[in-house]
Amino acid sequence: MHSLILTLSLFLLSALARDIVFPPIAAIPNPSTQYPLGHESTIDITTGSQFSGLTTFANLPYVNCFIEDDSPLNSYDIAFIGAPFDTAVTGRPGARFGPKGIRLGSRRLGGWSVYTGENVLASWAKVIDCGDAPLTWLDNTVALKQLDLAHKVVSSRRANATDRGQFPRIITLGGDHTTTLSALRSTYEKWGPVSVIHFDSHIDTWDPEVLGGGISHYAGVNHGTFLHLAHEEGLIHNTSIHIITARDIDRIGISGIIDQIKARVGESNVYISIDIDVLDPAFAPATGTAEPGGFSTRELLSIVDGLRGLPVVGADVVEVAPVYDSVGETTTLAAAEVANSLVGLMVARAVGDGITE
Ligand SMILES: [Mn+2]
Repeated sequence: MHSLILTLSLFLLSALARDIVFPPIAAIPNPSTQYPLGHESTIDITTGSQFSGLTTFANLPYVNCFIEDDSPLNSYDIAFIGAPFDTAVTGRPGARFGPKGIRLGSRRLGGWSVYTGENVLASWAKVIDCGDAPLTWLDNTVALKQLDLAHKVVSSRRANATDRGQFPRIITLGGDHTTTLSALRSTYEKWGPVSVIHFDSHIDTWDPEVLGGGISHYAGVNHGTFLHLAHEEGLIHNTSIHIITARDIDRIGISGIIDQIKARVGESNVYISIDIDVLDPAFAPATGTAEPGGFSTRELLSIVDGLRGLPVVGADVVEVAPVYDSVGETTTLAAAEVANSLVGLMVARAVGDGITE
């Protein structure tokens, strides 16, 4: 008799278990991308998740920015471009996979900042991902001309929020640091000379005659000479040149560094270039020329976020070579977070209509 009651109880329990009704999740307003499994009406395959569809930066909409299409659907205010180029490095290659790696590292980014309470991906600015520019890996001269053209086309389209500025701004995902040269040519065309705020473990101002030029004119254009070339082409202000070392952070602190950068660039338009090797290899092992003794990820993010208010006309995160990363995706997660901060700076200050205003 007892065993019959027990069997009956177990049967009833298992039958009841199938009727569990999940309570509403108060914190998540409908429609949500996360549903308890249950009735078919709650199954959704249209709004996506961090793992669905094709991988773009922070799951932003993909727009093919490189084709001729001036429809409103193809207008934007901030565009990500990948520059899969690493044939001008002096150290370890692999940054051609940087854009893909950073996008993977960004898949959980929603744009929210716990420090500002704002979502930079849901502001006045329409932010999109153009995918990677098609760059040949066989000829650096041709590849950089392709990247020049990609920047020209993407930055020449009409902005979406035209009341905030006529031209869209670009954040480039490198690629080795040579790719910044194309970006600076592009910002020069729209905004004139800029002050470059350059985060790097190397100065990248080598004379091309010294680094590569002895081999060929072609070899003189590389990731260690691009700032020298940018200066020769008149793309950057002299206020770009001032060195703050990693150990200065121990002496003057994060706010001291922010103050020095702001004092140096003054009121000029700025281009922010972040070579991920500015981070200590503990925080960013996946790069071509790692140098011990750099910033931590938190320090770099605090400094970049502290530049809020500056007129940022272009930016990049470069030298991410995912093949050297830890299994925890240490570098690509850091690079994605830094890129998200760059969006925040662009959203915080519109830059008007360039040199025509
Ligand atoms: Mn560099």
